[in-house]
Amino acid sequence: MTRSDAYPSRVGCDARILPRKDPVLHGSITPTGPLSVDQLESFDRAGFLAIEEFFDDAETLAFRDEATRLRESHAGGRAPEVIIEPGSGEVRSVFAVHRSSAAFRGLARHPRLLAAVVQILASAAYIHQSRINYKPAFRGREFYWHSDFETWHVEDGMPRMRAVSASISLLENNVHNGPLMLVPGSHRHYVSCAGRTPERHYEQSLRQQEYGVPEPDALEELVGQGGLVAPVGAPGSLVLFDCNTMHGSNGNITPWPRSNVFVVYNSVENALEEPFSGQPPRPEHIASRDFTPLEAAG
Ligand code: 6CS
Ligand code: FE
Repeated sequence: MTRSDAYPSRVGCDARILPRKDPVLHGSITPTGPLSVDQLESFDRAGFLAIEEFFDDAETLAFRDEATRLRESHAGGRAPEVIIEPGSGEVRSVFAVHRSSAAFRGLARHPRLLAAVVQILASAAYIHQSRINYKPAFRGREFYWHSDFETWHVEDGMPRMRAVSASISLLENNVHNGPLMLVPGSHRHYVSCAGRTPERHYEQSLRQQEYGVPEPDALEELVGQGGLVAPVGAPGSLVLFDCNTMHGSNGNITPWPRSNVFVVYNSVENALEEPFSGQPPRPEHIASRDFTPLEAAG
């Protein structure tokens, strides 16, 4: 008996835009945590929320120095957690930093951050994925448009849209150095992609994603409806974005690196199943299958 698939994509059909079937906020809109009612309503409407100076300077400096240490410790290395920029030997991303670094383990369990996540997911959460995207100066390549959920559903078996990403800027994100660009309102549409998922797709997609990306006409439609927003801000700023919000970022040819750390929180009620692509699950450092509910750091 074939398994039902609420969000089919890359199943050999034509690309199409389907409606979202899940709520964005999974509980009532009550200020039971750091996010106000206005902030929760803004997240519900846009599919993301930017908060300047969420972390203080001391915290942010410690995260930045730890990110530098991790990059330098992996320079030239070939650990599976390390993704190298196409065309240069620069480190593009390091995955599973909540496991390899005590500082990022603490960040992922930061009491105010976790409380905000719980307000959105309305349940306990576990870490689906963490990564640092370094977007190095001069050589940082783009992250083409995509919905994270489309990948996490097809390649990791994430059943429903009940996950949220936290992006924390470690260095200034400005209009020049490839800031995260988001399409307001796009989270309410599911861009189902054509084609089929290549085997071990992650070995390519994390360097340059070509499957599971929207066709130009779908992107034109979503951007035509919602426009584009690129939250810029000083180090320590936070962007919370829904798992299905369409986003991407341009390359960085400026002298200013744009390093952000991302922590992806999935509801414990939305634990991964078998990938809907029918392929083997992706490795643990990309898609965790440790569903232990997170507890806030002491
Ligand atoms: O495949 C993934 O899980 C990763 N790919 C992108 C482009 N964003 C989410 C995540 O880091
Ligand atoms: Fe992404």
